[in-house]
Amino acid sequence: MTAAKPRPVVLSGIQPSGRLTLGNYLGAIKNWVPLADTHDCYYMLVDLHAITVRQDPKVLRERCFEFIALYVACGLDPSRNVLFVQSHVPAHARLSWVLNCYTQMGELSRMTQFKDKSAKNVDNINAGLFDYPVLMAADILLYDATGVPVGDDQKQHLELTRDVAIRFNNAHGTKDRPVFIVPEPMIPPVGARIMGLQDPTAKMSKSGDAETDAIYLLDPPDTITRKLKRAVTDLGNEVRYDVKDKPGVSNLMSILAATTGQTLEQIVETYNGQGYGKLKGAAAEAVVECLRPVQARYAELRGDEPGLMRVLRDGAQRASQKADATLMRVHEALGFIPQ
Ligand code: ATP
Ligand code: LTN
Repeated sequence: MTAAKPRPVVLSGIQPSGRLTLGNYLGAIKNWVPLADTHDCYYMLVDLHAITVRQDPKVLRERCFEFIALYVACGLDPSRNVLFVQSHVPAHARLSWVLNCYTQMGELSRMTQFKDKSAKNVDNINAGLFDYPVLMAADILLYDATGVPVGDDQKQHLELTRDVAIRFNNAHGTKDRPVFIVPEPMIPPVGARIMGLQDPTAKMSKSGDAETDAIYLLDPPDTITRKLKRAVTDLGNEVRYDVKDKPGVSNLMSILAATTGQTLEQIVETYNGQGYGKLKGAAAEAVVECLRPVQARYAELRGDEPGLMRVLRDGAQRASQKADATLMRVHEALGFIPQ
């Protein structure tokens, strides 16, 4: 009998740096769920990444429990997915150091997320903020991930991860035995970049300042409806997908498409000529319906902290097994004395 073929690995993570938004859901989590049928799936809560911006410790801990309950509520079954917290697996920090020595300052200074975040945090441009993408590369490479399901904004970080992996392989691997698997980004065709409701030229973000710019996964239905009804739209009344000329309307169309499965063409056919109020109403209804089961399941799960801790402990153990094996392979390739 031949052994079962190993399944490809996917890995992704979200920073507990604010409340989860509809952008995080449509760009990332929603697309993670079906992958368990075909892949070994590792999903993290990246707390080490989150502290590149100051966090209140009490709020951070509360939010981490909220996140993990939401991961499960969104459909990530812990028996089919490895769900864990980054700081519980020491290999992330250890590989990150190694990869620092294979990443150039120039490469990191070109990262747009670093430029954006350092502009927003002028009094705390710390080394971690600069080094953030190297830790992300370590996250991915530790698990031999072939695919990384993320939103469009993470494409540049993925390209850097690939470059670092290839550089390390060229230095220390052979063609037949590369040290690292070189991963590919997996970016969804719709929902990959949900924009802010008040400023549709900037992405919806969980750590943004304006409460009304984002829809949070735990917003009550009337709040969701109010936020969408007040979303900034564009001049005119034409329903047409044009991110440059009609960023507000295009964003509502993306939200409606990603939550209902309709195509952009179908949306134009149904709503063009009807005014923006109809489109906003339809988007509000679709988002409320899409989040209703998530919110109901969350309410059942969040109270059971011991249960959530069990999920995290089990996840950390399974993640460590895989990550430690990769780290040892890297140490061996570097010529470190085995432990
Ligand atoms: P922060 O505001 O703290 O930077 P964020 O909301 O941008 O956070 P991240 O933790 O950086 O979220 O991203 C988590 C995942 O969600 C990533 O895969 C990212 O691509 C995706 N994502 C974040 N915002 C959006 C968005 N507006 N549209 C689509 N996907 C998104
Ligand atoms: N940088 C990502 C979060 C992140 C991540 C990862 C995503 C950290 N490590 C590994 C995918 C794989 C972001 O969304 N800002």
